[in-house]
Amino acid sequence: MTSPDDKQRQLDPYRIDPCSTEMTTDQGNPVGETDNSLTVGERGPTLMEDFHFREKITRFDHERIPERVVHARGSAAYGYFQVYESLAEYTRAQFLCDPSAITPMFVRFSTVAGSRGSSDTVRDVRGFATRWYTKEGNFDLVGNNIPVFFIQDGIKFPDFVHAVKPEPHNEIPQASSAHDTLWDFVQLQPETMHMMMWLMSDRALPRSFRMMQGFGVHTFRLVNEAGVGTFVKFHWKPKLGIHSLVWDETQKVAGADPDFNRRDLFEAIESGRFPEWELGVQLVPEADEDRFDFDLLDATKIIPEEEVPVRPIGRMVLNRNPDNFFAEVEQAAFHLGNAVPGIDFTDDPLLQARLFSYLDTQLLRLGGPNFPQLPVNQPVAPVNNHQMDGPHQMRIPKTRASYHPNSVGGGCPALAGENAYTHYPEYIAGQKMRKRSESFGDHYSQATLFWNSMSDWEKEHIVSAFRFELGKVEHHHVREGVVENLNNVDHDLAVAVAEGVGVEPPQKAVNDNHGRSSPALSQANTAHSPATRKIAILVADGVDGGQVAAAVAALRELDTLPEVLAPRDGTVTAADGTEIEVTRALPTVHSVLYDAVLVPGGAESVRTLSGDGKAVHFVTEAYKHYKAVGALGEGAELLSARVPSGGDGPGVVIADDTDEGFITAFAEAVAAHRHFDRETADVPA
Ligand code: HDE
Repeated sequence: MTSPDDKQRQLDPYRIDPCSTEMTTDQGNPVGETDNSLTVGERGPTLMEDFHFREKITRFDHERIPERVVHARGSAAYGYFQVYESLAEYTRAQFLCDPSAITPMFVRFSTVAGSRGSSDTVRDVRGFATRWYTKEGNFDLVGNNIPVFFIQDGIKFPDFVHAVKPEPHNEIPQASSAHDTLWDFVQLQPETMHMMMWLMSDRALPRSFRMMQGFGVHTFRLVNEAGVGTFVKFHWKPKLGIHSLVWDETQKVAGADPDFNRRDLFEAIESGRFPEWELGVQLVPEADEDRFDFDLLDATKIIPEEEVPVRPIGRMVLNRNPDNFFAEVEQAAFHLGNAVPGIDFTDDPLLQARLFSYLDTQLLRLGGPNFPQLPVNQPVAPVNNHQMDGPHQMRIPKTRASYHPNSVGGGCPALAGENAYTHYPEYIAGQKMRKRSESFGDHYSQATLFWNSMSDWEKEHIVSAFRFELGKVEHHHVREGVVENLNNVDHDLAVAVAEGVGVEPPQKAVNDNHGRSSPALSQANTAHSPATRKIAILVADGVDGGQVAAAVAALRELDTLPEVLAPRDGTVTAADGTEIEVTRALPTVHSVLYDAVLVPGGAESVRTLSGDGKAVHFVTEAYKHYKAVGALGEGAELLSARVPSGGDGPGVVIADDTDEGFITAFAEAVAAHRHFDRETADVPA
């Protein structure tokens, strides 16, 4: 049985302890001087024979590999998966049939459009690529945080990616869909509309990788021991719920901490707060293939959870950060074709194209066919075949017979017997043609379903997002085209967007809103927890030390992450004379990097903070971004000076002291994530 330890042990020989030997060249020759080139005299020319210099510079010149053409920016972690109960009824995949098996995993989260150095918090789909190192070889489920895709046939992928990436003439804009070419593609390709609704929603602005859903997107097939197939959609559900930043915040975080999501994942794991997801499946018997009003092979469609419930089948925990970003994260090579017996594909034309693309792209990116030997890519299962040679072959095959069948090599390796991967014997017959199936023809119903399922605040955010993005589009006819498409999704939506972008509001469409909704799609219906939320406690000299100590202790007890922020680093002296350690100085941080803010009492402290522009802005902005705001004693004065009605209202918790009632109410306000029912229009930014 494989276990996370097996993967750990496999990586061990590759981990280099820099203290284990003295410095050497790549050839192991001792190096005693690495700061000065070999020259003729102290001021003379450098000599060609300086092999250490040449090796050092050459290695440096070759440090980069091509970044991923999409999903270039990402970060990753190791972990494990355990199935709750055997799924043998549906699949023979061993890791899904043995509840005692703990299978090691590697997961990479990413944005799609931006370059490797782009910011984390841009509006974009997030990649959610998962790998199980199973006893039967690697299984990669390379998904996204959005359950549908922009296009139906993979042959359109280069067109779509060219449209969304920076425009070719000036390579602008970086990591943004708000430009002409993307929206031109969208208006001409209405199959994008469902996905565009998701992309304009808050799903595209995750607060944390730990607070994102993941989806396999395509319909896959499970196959059991008897060879019976069942269609399946995979879902990852985060334990902490699905939560997002607000748009204004994402733009500011992009400056204040472009590594926001990466840092969040790394720090959570470093501090032992291991992120968790539950894996769920929607199962559809083959006989029901035609039961839906959409095609199961169309990746622009979901199966609404109300029609086929998501059955929770297991749990994934991420509990270890990589040791080296390049070696492990940059060189990770995911591929849907890494499949184990019992999990098979369908004829979804997007999925079929992907089965070609991933191996192909790895060959370029990782410089040849031996990339599966890189530590992060190595299966835990043994590898044995007649694949030979190629750049950087690390294995030393000990055989004269590198072919099959052979007698010279004793016939080895023997073919796998009943454990072998067997492709599902789907019966296919037909004419060759280039033609989209009519069953893929409805591009709007599910976009409407998504829109109808949104809460009021989600709808407002979607309208604002369309207005922002189209507002950046220079070609007026492109704006008009998109509004026309939106009119087929929902008339009111189209009118609201049109009004914001200077387009004539359209006439009501013939097939306007069908009125159906799917509550499972709304983030308003997700799980909530105060755990791992970052809370800023603003202090200055003269603060009520008792309140600070009590608040920090109680908030830590709830597994939130309180930080004491003051106008300067070091310590502040509380009113009672105690010294309070400052976690960070206010000038080095920003309210957008926190989930909530608390202002304790202490007249002198509150007076200082009220006169400190940074502190005042901090509180006002947190309020403006709908975050939980707490105040104790005199702390309320800082609030009342800046926000309407003295700061009273949703998500604002004011008390005289840090009693239990206050902590409970404040923790609830933090857990709620955002208080969109708060009035913010007249709050100064
Ligand atoms: Fe990908 N995609 N993709 N994609 N994709 C890549 O592979 C491609 C699609 C996804 O963290 C590339 O190794 C085609 C859907 C993720 O390393 C490339 C099509 C979904 C990642 C590629 C799609 C994804 C990739 C670029 C249309 C969600 C990052 C580098 C047929 C279900 C994996 C690489 C990681 C990466 C091709 C569509 C998810 C070029 C041709 C749909 C999460 O091979």
